[in-house]
Amino acid sequence: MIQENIITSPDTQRKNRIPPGQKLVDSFPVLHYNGIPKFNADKWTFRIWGLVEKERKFTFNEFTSLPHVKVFSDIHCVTGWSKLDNLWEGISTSEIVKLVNIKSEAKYVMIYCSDDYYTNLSFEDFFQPDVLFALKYNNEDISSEHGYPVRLVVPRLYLWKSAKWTTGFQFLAKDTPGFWESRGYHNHGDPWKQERYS
Ligand SMILES: Nc1nc2c(c(=O)[nH]1)N[C@H]1C(S)=C(S)[C@@H](COP(=O)(O)O)O[C@H]1N2
Ligand SMILES: [Mo]
Repeated sequence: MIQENIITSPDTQRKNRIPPGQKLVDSFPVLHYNGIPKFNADKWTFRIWGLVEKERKFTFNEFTSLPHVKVFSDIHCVTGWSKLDNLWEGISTSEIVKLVNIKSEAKYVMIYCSDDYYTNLSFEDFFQPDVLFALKYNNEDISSEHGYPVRLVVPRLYLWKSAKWTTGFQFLAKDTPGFWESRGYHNHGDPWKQERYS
C-alpha cells in the first residue's frame, strides 16, 4: 500500500492535546455570526489582492484544480470545546502564493468570506505548513455549515481564525483587526496561551 503524505499539525503530537480551559467534544458544533451564505459555482471567485504585483482571481474550477495537500489537526474553539483528529484536504497557503508576487512591504493578510466575515493573520501564522484553504473534511466535501466550498484552516490558533466560506485574501503592510478581533477577541488567539479576549 502507498503511504499517503499527510502534513501533521504539531499540536497533535503533544502528550496532552487539550489546551487549558478547554473540554473535549466528539460532535462538531456550528458557530457563525450570520446565516450560511448561498453558493453558486458559476459566480464564485477566489481573489488575491492588496500588496501584490498583479492581483489574481480564480474561478471555482481553477481554484479547486490547484494541487492539494492533506493536514491532520486538532480544533480549539474559544467557547471552550476542542475536537481531536481532524483530516483536512485543500490548497496550502504556501502553494497559492506561488501564483502572485508579493510586495516587500506586505507583512499581514486579511481573509474575506461570502458572509462578510473577515479575520487577520500575520505572515508567520498564515504561512505555517499546516495552514490551508480546505475543500474537504474527513475525505468529504466540507458541509455548508462548516464552510462549503472553501474554508481556511489555521490549526494552531482558536477556530475563529479559520474563516468559513472564504472568497479571498488581501496582503497588507499593517495589521488590522478582523470582525471578532475588533469586537473584543484577542488579536492573535493562541489556545496554549489562552489568548481568548483582549
Ligand atoms: N465566514 C465565517 N467564518 C467563521 C465565522 C463566521 O461567522 N463567518 N465564525 C468563526 C467563529 S467565531 C468560529 S468559533 C468558527 C466556528 O466554526 P464551525 O462552525 O465549523 O465550528 O468559525 C469561524 N469562522
Ligand atoms: Mo467563535
